[in-house]
Amino acid sequence: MTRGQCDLAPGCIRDPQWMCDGDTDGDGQVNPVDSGLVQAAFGSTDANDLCSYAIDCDGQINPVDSGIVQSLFGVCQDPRDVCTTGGVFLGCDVTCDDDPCGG
Ligand SMILES: [Ca+2]
Ligand SMILES: [Ca+2]
Repeated sequence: MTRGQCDLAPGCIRDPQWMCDGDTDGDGQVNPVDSGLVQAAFGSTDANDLCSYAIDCDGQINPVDSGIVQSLFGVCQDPRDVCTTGGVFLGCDVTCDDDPCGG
């Protein structure tokens, strides 16, 4: 990653990238697999998990998030923006490897 990039673009990069809103496994369909992935990550504080599964950006992965995914079953809306609340300014000479916002 480019040095200092996280300063300019706080937030995170979903891996895998969503094809649809709530498509946490990135296969282009929103179905029980996606909500199951969210459920499997309940309580996680891992930055990558939060990026992909804390759908409502409250910093917690819980039934609210899986419920949001369930409400999106069968449709393919544009993915919502990633959460930016987890981003931390670490200075201009940091790499994204050190940044909790991921990258
Ligand atoms: Ca999916
Ligand atoms: Ca949440």
